[in-house]
Amino acid sequence: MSDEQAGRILSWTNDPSKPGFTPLPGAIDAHCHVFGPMAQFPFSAKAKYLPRDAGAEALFALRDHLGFSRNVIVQASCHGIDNAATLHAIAASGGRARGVAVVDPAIGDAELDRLHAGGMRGVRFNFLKRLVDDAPKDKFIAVSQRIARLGWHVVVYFEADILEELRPFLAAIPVPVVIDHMGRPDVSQGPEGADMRAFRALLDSRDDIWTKVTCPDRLDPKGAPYDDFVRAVRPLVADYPDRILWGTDWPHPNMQDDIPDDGALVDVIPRIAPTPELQRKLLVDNPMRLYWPEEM
Ligand code: 0GY
Repeated sequence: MSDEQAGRILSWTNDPSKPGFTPLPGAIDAHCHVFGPMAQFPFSAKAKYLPRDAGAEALFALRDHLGFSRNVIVQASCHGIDNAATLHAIAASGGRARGVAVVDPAIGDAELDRLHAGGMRGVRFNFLKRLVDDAPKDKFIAVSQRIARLGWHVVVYFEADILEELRPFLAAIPVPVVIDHMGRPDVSQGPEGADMRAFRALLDSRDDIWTKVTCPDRLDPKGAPYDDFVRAVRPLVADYPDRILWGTDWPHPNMQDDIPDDGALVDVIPRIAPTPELQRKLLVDNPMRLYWPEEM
């Protein structure tokens, strides 16, 4: 570790296991991030965590190790509204990555066009108080109106305790909505628990709300092999097979105390999506529809 990296958070393992499950050809890791490298792409002055460098090269090495073909790189909060690191990684992927940006609500059409040309296909609205200072709903709605002409969607990150409060906001978004990590339900409640029931009601409120069935490492306090996560999420995958995405969440922002093994995360896939058809939808068809629609 260089001096420059000292004191910065390490939240991923450099030695992930090889998963037993082999993702099918064309599989997409549809939720991951890059951090820096800081010397080239400084972190935001408002960043709530300061991670070690986790750049494009390391992300693509993990992609190949786990058996994926493409990535969707989501702008992480530590880079604020400067999407340069994410755009750089997309450009370095040779067409094998696209992204989700975080933008200044006052963004204009020319900048949105630039982001589109750089491979962005959505914007992320983050409501986690530990990650961002504010989340102005009215301005987010205005942004979502402005991205409609590009065929983009919005990605929304929130925790289960504010789902009810967010319902009118989510209902007012005029483009498809993707919810990160199912809105962080308490999976120990089981598939019929209050959090999962509330989340299903949200999915049922619009047929263009999607979700990422991701982050057993964040959502299952019992840890690997993530049995509570599997029990709660498998029925959701079965019931909403055309509106689900999967991703590693590498480099697992902030997960410094319990760093997940990416190979073990991949081995959750066949337990929540047990048939080849579900796996094809989850890993290929659904993310292709959102991120590479021109190839469909
Ligand atoms: C995630 C989760 C987290 C962080 C970020 O943008 C971010 O910094 O998304 C988190 O700390 O829960 O899904 O990537």
